[in-house]
Amino acid sequence: MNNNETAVIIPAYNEGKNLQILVTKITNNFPGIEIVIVDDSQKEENLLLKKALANFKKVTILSREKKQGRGSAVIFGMKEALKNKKNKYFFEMDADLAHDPLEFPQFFSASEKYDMVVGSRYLTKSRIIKWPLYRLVQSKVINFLLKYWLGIKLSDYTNGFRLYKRSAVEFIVVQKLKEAGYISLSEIAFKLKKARLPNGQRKFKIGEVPTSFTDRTYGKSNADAKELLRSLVGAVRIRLNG
Ligand SMILES: Nc1nc2c(ncn2[C@@H]2O[C@H](COP(=O)(O)OP(=O)(O)OP(=O)(O)O)[C@@H](O)[C@H]2O)c(=O)[nH]1
Ligand SMILES: [Mg+2]
Repeated sequence: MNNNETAVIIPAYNEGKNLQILVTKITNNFPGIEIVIVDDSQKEENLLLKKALANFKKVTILSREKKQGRGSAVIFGMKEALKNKKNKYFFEMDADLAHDPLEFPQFFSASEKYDMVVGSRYLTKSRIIKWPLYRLVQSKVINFLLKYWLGIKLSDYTNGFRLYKRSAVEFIVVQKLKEAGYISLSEIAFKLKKARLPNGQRKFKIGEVPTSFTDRTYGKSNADAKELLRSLVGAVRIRLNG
């Protein structure tokens, strides 16, 4: 395992209860992994979070104190995690227990071949647990549109469970990314796909592994109609600007 060379970046907005469970699970199973939480909760909630996680030595909590979007939070966390030169692997995952850290090993295995490994809910061995039908249909329609529009060979553009190698993260953080919300996952994939070496070959290899995805039990969803609209407009922009 690559625990001492790995950072996990977790964007969070009012996820105190979930984060205590998630951080405990990561730390118990993968001691040595660095955890960077980018928390956009308001000051009070953020202070409570810092108190609750004070005993976890490998956890850094960055507070922005204002909701600024999942995507921009991940970029912010990547910049922090890059400061540790030992880090070669960078996960991003949701705070709400949708993603299971026990699946990290399969991402590591795939990273022998790929620079970005996407956890997909839509491969044969993937599992979706407890999701209402309308969410599944919505997600499938969005993924269908994104595949048509952006043309990347991905079965799941919108699942925020990924592993990046250091070279990919170094590339991402210097891009002028336009999106700040959920759609930033697609913008990152698009930029990595388009990047070329001087000889014209692709700079980064993108692959997928099957993952499980569990609907949240605690806390409130951030996926509202406004975010959906922002994502659709963002998707149009990504290709037109690319
Ligand atoms: N820092 C930060 N994190 C965010 C923001 N918006 C969402 N998140 C986090 O991004 C992750 C995904 O958001 P969710 O609310 O779970 O969105 P979802 O998975 O589409 O919706 P549900 O799981 O159904 O609630 C969670 O960890 C959120 O706390 C934001 O503006 N800033
Ligand atoms: Mg969620």
